[in-house]
Amino acid sequence: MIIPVVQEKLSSREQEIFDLLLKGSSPKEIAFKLNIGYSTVDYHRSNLYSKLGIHSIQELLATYGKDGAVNAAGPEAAPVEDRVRKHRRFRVLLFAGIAFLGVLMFCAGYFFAKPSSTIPLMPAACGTSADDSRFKPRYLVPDDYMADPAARVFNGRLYVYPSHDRDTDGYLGNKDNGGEYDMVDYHVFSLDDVAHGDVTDHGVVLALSDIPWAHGQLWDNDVAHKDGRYYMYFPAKDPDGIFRIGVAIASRPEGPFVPQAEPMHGSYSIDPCVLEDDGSYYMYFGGLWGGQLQLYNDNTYEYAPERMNMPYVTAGETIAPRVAKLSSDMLQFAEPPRAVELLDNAGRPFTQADKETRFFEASWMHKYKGKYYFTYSTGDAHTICYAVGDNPYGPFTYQGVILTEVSGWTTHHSIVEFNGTWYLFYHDAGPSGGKNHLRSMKVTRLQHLPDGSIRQIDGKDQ
Ligand code: FUB
Repeated sequence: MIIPVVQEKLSSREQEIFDLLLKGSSPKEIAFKLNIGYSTVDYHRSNLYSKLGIHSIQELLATYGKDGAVNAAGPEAAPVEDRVRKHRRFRVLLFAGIAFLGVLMFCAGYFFAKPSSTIPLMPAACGTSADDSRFKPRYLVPDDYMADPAARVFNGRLYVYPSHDRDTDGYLGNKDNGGEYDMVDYHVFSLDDVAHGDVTDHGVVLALSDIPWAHGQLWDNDVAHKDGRYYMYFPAKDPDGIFRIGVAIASRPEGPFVPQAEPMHGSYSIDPCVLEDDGSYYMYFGGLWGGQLQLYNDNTYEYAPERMNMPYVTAGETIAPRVAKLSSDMLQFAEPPRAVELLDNAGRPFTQADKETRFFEASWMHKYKGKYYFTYSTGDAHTICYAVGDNPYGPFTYQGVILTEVSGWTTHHSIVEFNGTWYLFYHDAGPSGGKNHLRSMKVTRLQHLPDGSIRQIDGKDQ
């Protein structure tokens, strides 16, 4: 069993490796048991060492012992009874602390409560874990399939801009390379109490039939606000079956959105996400495999049939997400898109073979305490990861997994702060019984820990 202080620091993969190291497995045995590469084990092992301030396997065993108890006395292994006693004392203190905090929060809630329909889930200033149990992940639209939720706060209300899944034969009958994600319109939803409040469906705000240049597959979108106008950025396939990114404009966050006649010049691939930073707007985008990012070299389209296969995106050179500043009218790129550099914590760029950590799709960017948190899906490794940098262009250094595998192949998210609490919006295929292209959007609370890391969320938590 792992003690909480270790659990908080490590990703789920690092915890698995931590457990196996304590049980005496060698890195090679671990690679075999977890069915991952030796270099991946090595990578996670050095990450977990640095997170725990450990320098060798001997130090790990001496500090944590075989049962995961901390040996507070240092590298000399304490007798087992001692460690168990210390572990027990630690737990008693921890539970007493949590109980005390709980009572404090209950009293604060009692004295400062507003009428029940507007009570926030947690008082804004509370950033501890004591209240987690009161907020299980919540499905937001139980009677329809919505995916890829982009959550934004406009005028003090929370708006969600998802893709709208539907059950069809796939785009032009094609169920390979993402053809089954054959969407034809977008809805907007809004709410003001994330945990319990009503979710308002503002209906269809943009339809494929209204977009002059688009022929199919309205995938993940995002919305940005500037000078009283709302700009929706969305990918769709053009008449040649190539993904482009389009813009549609509204005067209110709930739409309707009126599309531009042409896609953005020089745009390509999928999953646009826009960060506003100091009055400038940056678009992050790109997605592999069906998302076509692997067909571009320095912003130039280089089609080859073999590049459409999954093995191509799971081996070889890095295929990086892209970032570009937007023009002041918000309608075009103000500069050629550049590659977003994602580094492991030894400063090495990921390659496509780093399946568990490399970028696949679903870029999102949020800022926290002056740092830039780039989050993304690892695609076939099915997790949402995060990497942190000092400016909007990066580089961003890998930190760990935010969301473990959900039900369904794709995983996609957004992160937003609303009324002082951070939330993770995401989707899974639970309600459709695991149909990959029929996904349901949900929300749960996200926690930044004092050291700047993000507490990991269990994707299977219902
Ligand atoms: O919804 C279609 C695609 O599935 C998105 O663009 C990807 O991010 C994945 O969620």
